[in-house]
Formats: sequence, C-alpha cells, structure tokens
Amino acid sequence: MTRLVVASGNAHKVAELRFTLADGAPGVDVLGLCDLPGPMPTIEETASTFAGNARLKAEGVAAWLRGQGEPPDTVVLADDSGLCVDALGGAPGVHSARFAGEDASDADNNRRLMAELERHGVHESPGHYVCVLALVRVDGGPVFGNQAAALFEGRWDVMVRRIARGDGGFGYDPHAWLDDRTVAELSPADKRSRSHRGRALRGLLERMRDGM
Ligand code: ITT
Repeated sequence: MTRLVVASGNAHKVAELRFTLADGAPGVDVLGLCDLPGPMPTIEETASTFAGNARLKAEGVAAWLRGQGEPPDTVVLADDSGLCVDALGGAPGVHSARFAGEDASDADNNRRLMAELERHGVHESPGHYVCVLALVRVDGGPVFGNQAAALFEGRWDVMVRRIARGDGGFGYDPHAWLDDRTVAELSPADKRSRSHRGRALRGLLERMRDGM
C-alpha cells in the first residue's frame, strides 16, 4: 500500500487519523479529500449501523476516485463514529453529526444533547464513543486476503455530564468526562492514545503490518 485517501469531510477526524497514520505507517502517502482536485462527493449515510455507514462512505469515495483516474491500488479509509448515551437509549449514535439537524454545528449538537438529558431528568449518564474504520481499494479489489472491505472498531467509555469543560478535541468532547477531566481537556496525543479512533486505527495498523 503506497497511497491512502482519508474519506472524511470532518477536518478534526482527518487530523487525528493522519497524525497516527504518519507515525504508524511511514511508507504510506496519506491524503485527505481536500488534497484532491474537484468537488468532494456527498455520500448519503443511510445505514443504521456505524459499520454500514463507514462502508458506504469508503465505497462511495472509492467509486468517485475511480472516475477521477485514481490508481486502482489506492486505498480509501472512511470513519463513521459517534456518541451513544445510555440514558437516551443509545442516542445520538449514528446520528451524532446531525443530532440537531442537517448542517448542525458541534455547539448546536451539544445543546440538543443537554436538552435531551434534561428532558430525561438526568444530570449525567454513562455513554461511549464508537469509531468504525472501513478500508477499501479504489478498484473494489480485495484488501487483506479476500475481503472487499476491512472494518476496524474502537470503543471508548465516558461519563456524559451536563457540565462542560475544555476547548480541545471536537464534537461532544467538552461533555465527555473521564474521572475528573473531559476529553476536551486532554492533549491531542493523549486523546489519540486513548480514544475510540485511536483504538480502531491501531487495529488497522497491526493488520497493515501483517501484510495486505
Ligand atoms: P464524515 O462523515 O465526512 O467523516 P462527519 O462529522 O459527518 O464527517 P460522522 O457521520 O461519522 O462524521 O459523525 C461523527 C460525529 O460524531 C461528529 O461530528 C461528532 O459529533 C461525533 N464524534 C465522533 N468522534 C468524536 C470524537 O472523537 N470526539 C467528539 N465527538 C465525536
């Protein structure tokens, strides 16, 4: 594997993924969609699971790249992730990016999350982040043996609280507590080493080291 395109329009995700890949897969040329010419494709996330949506995004971007003349052995990495809150029956889950509606900002989504906790009469609830990474080849050929798509999952247990702290990270991080700190108070390196995304990515890197 020499060329890998990160299929995400979320700049925070791309930064977290690129950093770990640069470190863990030094021979691989890692690009974001914004490094490629042409308007980025919009992929509808219609699946009901993180794995389903990760695969839809990876395959959708691979098809688009094929049309752009990308080499067949380039691989595409997509990330579908979100926060599942126990007191909300697992919401926002796969709807995390759009919890407060299409084009919602992180602040809008956090406001909706807090309103939902209040509506359920709780100040805090256990929850967890999930990240599923999907890897496919641009030509749809097999990655890792005979699999058309390889999936890697990571989970990170947190306590979701109405009180927020910190300005690092992104998304729901200011409300995601680990003992006495929030995820938004971790250094980027600390977040990468502990997070759902970091765990999924380490699974991928191990598999890459074992050979495509
Ligand atoms: P792409 O589909 O283009 O990758 P997206 O932001 O729409 O970007 P998702 O559909 O996977 O991606 O939704 C991810 C949302 O889940 C994200 O917008 C945050 O609200 C939340 N999320 C995921 N990982 C997170 C993290 O590490 N910290 C905080 N919130 C996170």
